[in-house]
Amino acid sequence: MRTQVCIIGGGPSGLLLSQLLHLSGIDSVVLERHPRDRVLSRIRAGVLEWGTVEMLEKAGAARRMQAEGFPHSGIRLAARNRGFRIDFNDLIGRRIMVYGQTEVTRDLYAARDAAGGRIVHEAQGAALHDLGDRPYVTYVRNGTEHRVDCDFIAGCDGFHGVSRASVPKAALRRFERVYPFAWLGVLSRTPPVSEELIYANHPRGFALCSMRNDTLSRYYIQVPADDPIGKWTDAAFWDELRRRLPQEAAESLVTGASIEKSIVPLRSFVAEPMQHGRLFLVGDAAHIVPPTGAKGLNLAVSDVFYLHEALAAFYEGDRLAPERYSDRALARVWQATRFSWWMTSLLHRFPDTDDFGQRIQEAELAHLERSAAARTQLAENYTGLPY
Ligand code: FAS
Ligand code: PHB
Repeated sequence: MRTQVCIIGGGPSGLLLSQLLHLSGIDSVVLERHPRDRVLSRIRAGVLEWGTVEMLEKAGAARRMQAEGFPHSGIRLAARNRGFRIDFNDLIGRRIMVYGQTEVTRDLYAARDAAGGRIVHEAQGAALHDLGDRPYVTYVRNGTEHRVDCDFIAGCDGFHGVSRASVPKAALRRFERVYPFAWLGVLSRTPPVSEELIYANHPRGFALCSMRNDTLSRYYIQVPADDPIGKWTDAAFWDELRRRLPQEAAESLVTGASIEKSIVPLRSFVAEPMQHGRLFLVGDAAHIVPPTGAKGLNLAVSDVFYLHEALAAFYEGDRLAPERYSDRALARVWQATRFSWWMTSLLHRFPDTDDFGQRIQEAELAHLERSAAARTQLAENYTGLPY
């Protein structure tokens, strides 16, 4: 098989890149190791920056999001069981969209199918070869080996994918911070406790109230990094969540059976540079942020923005454009990495967060409540810095 861009990974970044390349007249093929229903069974992100909304509109994959998504003008922060609001629209005239990543991925698959996009599911053992001028990818499907010759390879295969692992170790610098806690997440068919997200700091640990729609709620609590999920019955989860929320939310919380329950470890990770020869690393293949700032999916989208621009420019004659991808993408990656680290540090109980540390966090939250300048800084980052 021959194509211009071989994309490893059929998650949101791979699919969005394939669709934008198609709209620019550039051919691609997506190699996804899992069946489509497995990809679409994942519960991941829930908050889209407005830049992501605009990218999905540009890709022609925004109709259902416009109809079923929830534009939000702000979020709530809380300390010591008392909340306050940060109004993005009032502060900077921007909003966010609450619409699950699972649905974004479903919409992107539909857009690729409608455009006759080539997506190979159950492509096992993808291997990247000759990352110089004549790259190609091999994979096995139903026991038969296949080869894809291409001009470029986009590694959109997530943190545990093959792409970053294909770059010689000496060619990459890795920056990492592993957090000493995890998030226990629950999805429940219950009405959200609040119209907007609530991020709560508490001496017992962080809690987050989110949602997918007005009958599907998503909640998280901070737990020890090695907590066994079997320890957490639904009742134990709801009790602990209530202890950490603002009073009015704890009193009005509607609980129910969990339809999904999972523990996600938290880390910050960035690989530099985000390219090697004709291989480009995109999204979680290049970086991971703790979900506290709702940046993971949105960063993958801005990487796609920069790579699409670079490849479109290349095929229009600017042969050096692809060289600029990594520096452009990393500038925004580090801003989102800093903000996600800052939100995580502000809201979580670290092992060494003693009484002094707790008061410092509460003082910073009190400053956010009082200072429009501090709230503006958070609003600019949370709604997404410009590309
Ligand atoms: P993805 O991991 O989504 O997609 C990579 C794709 O590549 C997958 O479909 C995988 O099957 C495929 N693949 C991997 N190896 C391959 C190979 N060798 N060959 C072929 N295909 C291969 N972000 C937020 O903003 N908010 C959240 O609440 C949030 N929660 C998360 C919870 C979990 C459990 C995880 C893991 C991540 C979460 N994230 C969250 C981050 C997440 O949303 C990512 O940022 C987002 O999925 C990034 O998209 P991609 O870069 O496309 O990677
Ligand atoms: C979610 O709805 O899953 C969600 C929302 C905001 C976050 C993290 C996760 O910061």
